[in-house]
Amino acid sequence: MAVYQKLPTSEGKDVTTPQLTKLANVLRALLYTLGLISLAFILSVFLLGGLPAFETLRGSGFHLEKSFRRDPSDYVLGSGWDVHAAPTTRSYNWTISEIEAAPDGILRTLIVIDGQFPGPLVECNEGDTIVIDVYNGATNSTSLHWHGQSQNGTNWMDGTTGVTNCPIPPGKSFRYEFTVREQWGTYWYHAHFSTSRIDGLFGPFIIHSPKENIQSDTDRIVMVHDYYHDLSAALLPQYLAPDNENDEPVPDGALINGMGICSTCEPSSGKLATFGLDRDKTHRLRFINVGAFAEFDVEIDQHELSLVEVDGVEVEPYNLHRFRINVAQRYSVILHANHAADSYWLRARMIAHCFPEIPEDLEPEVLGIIRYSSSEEQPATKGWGEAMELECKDLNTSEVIPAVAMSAPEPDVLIYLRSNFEIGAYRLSRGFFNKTSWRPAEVPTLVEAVDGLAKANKSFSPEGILPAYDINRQMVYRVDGIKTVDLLIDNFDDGNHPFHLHGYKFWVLGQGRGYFDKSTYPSLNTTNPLRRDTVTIEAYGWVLIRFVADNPGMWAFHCHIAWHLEAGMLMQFLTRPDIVAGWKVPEDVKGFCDHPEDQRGGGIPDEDFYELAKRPVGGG
Ligand SMILES: *[C@@H]1O[C@H](CO)[C@@H](O)[C@H](O)[C@H]1NC(C)=O
Ligand SMILES: *[C@@H]1O[C@H](CO)[C@@H](O)[C@H](O)[C@H]1NC(C)=O
Ligand SMILES: *[C@@H]1O[C@H](CO)[C@@H](O)[C@H](O)[C@H]1NC(C)=O
Ligand SMILES: *[C@@H]1O[C@H](CO)[C@@H](O)[C@H](O)[C@H]1NC(C)=O
Ligand SMILES: *[C@@H]1O[C@H](CO)[C@@H](O)[C@H](O)[C@H]1NC(C)=O
Ligand SMILES: *[C@@H]1O[C@H](CO)[C@@H](O)[C@H](O)[C@H]1NC(C)=O
Ligand SMILES: *[C@@H]1O[C@H](CO)[C@@H](O)[C@H](O)[C@H]1NC(C)=O
Ligand SMILES: [Cu+2]
Repeated sequence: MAVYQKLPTSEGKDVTTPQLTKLANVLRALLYTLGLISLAFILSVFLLGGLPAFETLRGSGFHLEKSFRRDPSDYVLGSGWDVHAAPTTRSYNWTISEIEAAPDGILRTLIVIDGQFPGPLVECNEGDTIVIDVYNGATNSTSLHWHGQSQNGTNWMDGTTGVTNCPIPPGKSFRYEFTVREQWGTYWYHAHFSTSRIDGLFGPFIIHSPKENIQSDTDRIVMVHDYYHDLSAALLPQYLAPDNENDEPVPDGALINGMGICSTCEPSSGKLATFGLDRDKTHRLRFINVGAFAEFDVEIDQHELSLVEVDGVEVEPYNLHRFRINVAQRYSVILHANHAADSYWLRARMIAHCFPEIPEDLEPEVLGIIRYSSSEEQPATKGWGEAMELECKDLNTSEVIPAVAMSAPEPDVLIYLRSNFEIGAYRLSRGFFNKTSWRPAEVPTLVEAVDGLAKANKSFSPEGILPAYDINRQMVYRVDGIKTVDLLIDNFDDGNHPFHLHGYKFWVLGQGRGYFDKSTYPSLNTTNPLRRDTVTIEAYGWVLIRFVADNPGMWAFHCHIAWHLEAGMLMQFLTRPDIVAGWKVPEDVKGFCDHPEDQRGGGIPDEDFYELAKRPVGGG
């Protein structure tokens, strides 16, 4: 456990390859210099006054290295894309590093891919093979997870620290390689190592397919997310400290595609995300909540939106004025640009009611601008004005119907779990599924399972919760054969949880407040219910999902709130163990596990808080 928490005793001391150390130091020095230059820039901008952004300086002939800001056109999908192209390999080569940048006007450290924020677009056709070389040039370890990819046959490319992978240590590279099969639509990727994804390690992942039947003149990505001015590594110890119950770090604001203006900064180098959508055309907007904690309500002034996709599942067009999107969920909507004015506000409002407290200076709403023309004028439009719901729950999808009908088969097994937060020893509040509060295992549970199954070790053989693992930390539920699994969860916590299952899509058979009425179980409507990969359980609510356990591997099921995951809200399914038993996990995947001393950063072991907990309550 302790390996991820050790700080380097001296810079680069443990990096084994001297060339890499040198390179890392040079890079670090370079980044540092760049950071200083940016700082000098910001100061001069403030002193000169009236020059709102680097971009202005750049535009006036001032030479500046490539901005940290991703060019908005990177998130506009090209109209020339060949969806019928023969399956091919799409290669990417990424370097992860830390930069100092001020997306909303406040300078902070971001962890980014190729120097830019947010991450690059991955775009492919169904059937393509994706190869992504990742060099970790950052201070701490990292691991990338491809949210919603079934990774059928490549479980060890799932990138889930402690479950399928050991993270990539600083100074090391890793090649992710997998083929995209039987799925298309809007996905994303993000770091799956402690909370580091929320420091900038995320981006969109779009899969095209001739089987998709969504028509629009243009197509683009709109990522909404809450945003903190501090590194997550600085916030995490405060959150996990003793005497801290249900006190998640409250975001400082929110961004759209990495853009926004800090509400307390004047003047600010921040910018609002702007979308040029031609008049009289139809536009597909692929919304992704890439945030840490906050659910959003999203609307576009005066425009009715037509919902056409949910988490990579095409749905019959469903019209709405506003939708709510929880962490890790995706919704594609079609907007018809057929109104009178030239520009409109896009409003994404965090449901701050679900925060432990609402700071006075919090601006829960981040704005974007929809423009029909090139006019620079600010929109003068008003929102729909319907009353806001305060509970954190999913968009009511009871009338949202998948376009490719798939009825849910009869279940073979019903697994019941309680999700909860409990205060345990040393007054530490932690997240639980039943009696298990997850901590990332030093050797991934997959690697142990492959080994144990191959040796026919009995502690890996019974169906159900495997005795092979320490139940306090790892709940691994083994499902034999190809079973249809029902998972019913009761939430005994006063917070909501967007639960995500790796490797699968599931049917959402029901969700609500209070308890599931078991008398309705035999008469559930199993005719083409909504399928998705992330579902919200309300505070003191329940959810019932169903999936066909036919994808071999070790699959995490967890709350996607970054803080709750670190507090332990994760359990795992081992499915198709008959196939897993014959696997050999590739050496480059296992290699990082052999050198725990190379790992840096990450979660904090409970023991680190024991001293703190011994002090009297309220004694600081
Ligand atoms: C990726 O980029 C690095 C640095 O530019 C380069 O050294 C490396 O050869 C590239 N790898 C591939 C597979 O192209
Ligand atoms: C969801 O919408 C349906 C149909 O409009 C309605 O009958 C149902 O009560 C709604 N559910 C909730 C929880 O609001
Ligand atoms: C979780 O705990 C509940 C209540 O104690 C129990 O009924 C259920 O079977 C447990 N789930 C599993 C998977 O063991
Ligand atoms: C079987 O696996 C368990 C859990 O990993 C381990 O403690 C035990 O030593 C193993 N038994 C054998 C015979 O290898
Ligand atoms: C079951 O759900 C389907 C798909 O949403 C719907 O068409 C059908 O009317 C529902 N049946 C009942 C009995 O509610
Ligand atoms: C995984 O692949 C197997 C074999 O092709 C197939 O039967 C199964 O449906 C797939 N499962 C998923 C979740 O993609
Ligand atoms: C790296 O990890 C250490 C230890 O958890 C932490 O103090 C530091 O802030 C982390 N750095 C970044 C950039 O997250
Ligand atoms: Cu949660």
